[in-house]
Amino acid sequence: MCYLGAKVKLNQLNLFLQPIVNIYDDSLYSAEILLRWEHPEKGLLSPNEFIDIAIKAGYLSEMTWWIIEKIFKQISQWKNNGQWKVKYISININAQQLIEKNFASKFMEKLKSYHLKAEDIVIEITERSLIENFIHTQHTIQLLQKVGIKFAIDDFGTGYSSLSYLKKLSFDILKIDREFIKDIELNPKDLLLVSTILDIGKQFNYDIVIEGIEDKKQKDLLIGLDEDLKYQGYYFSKPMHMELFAQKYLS
Ligand code: G
Ligand code: MN
Repeated sequence: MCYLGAKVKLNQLNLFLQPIVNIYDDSLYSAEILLRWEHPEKGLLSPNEFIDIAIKAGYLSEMTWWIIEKIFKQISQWKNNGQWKVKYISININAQQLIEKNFASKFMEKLKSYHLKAEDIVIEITERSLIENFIHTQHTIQLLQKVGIKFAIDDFGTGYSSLSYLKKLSFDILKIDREFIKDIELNPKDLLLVSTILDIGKQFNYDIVIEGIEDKKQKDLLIGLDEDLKYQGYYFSKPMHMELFAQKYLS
């Protein structure tokens, strides 16, 4: 068993899936795999509550490969059972992980070993971690793009230089941070801001996923902007155990 720092135990980590759906009819489009630490006393912890400790303790790589292995294996099982009904599964990868030597070739080998296709997977990188590691990650990103892996900019809009990075990156998907969505009913300026981000995103040919829709009003306001949007949020579903996800959506 592996210990992350003094406390995080690998066998207490678990993977959840959250559906990403088409906004016009709530049909399933894809899903994001999310890491959770099921802490015996503190309950369910999200990566933002322990990832920094894990990185400092030198466990980022081990954790990332553990996630990759588990989800690839799961996808290959779903494929074998004829249960593969999503367009892709997206995985959060910290930009620091992309700097690991031979990350791209190891990633491609893993895909191959489970007979997965590049388009089965999307790699999400947060805008912040991307900006902080921009130069050192470009080569790896390009290697992966060359074989058809798609990339998403996660938490878009929360970094310092969002717009200039849209120009520099040739990513495929833009995930608009929920910060812009949470007060959208109360503040017309937020709606205007989202509408403007959507226009820019579309000009750059991004598919757009809205994060953090929690109620119908928010959803209706966003449909009014664009019926082709995809969204992810508690209004449709919280992240759930992989088995439950499969039962509900893949059977
Ligand atoms: O962008 P990031 O990968 O951090 O987004 C996923 C996180 O957002 C997950 O931890 C998920 O639980 C959380 N999340 C997803 N939908 C919602 C929502 O509607 N409201 C809130 N508050 N959090 C959400
Ligand atoms: Mn994400």
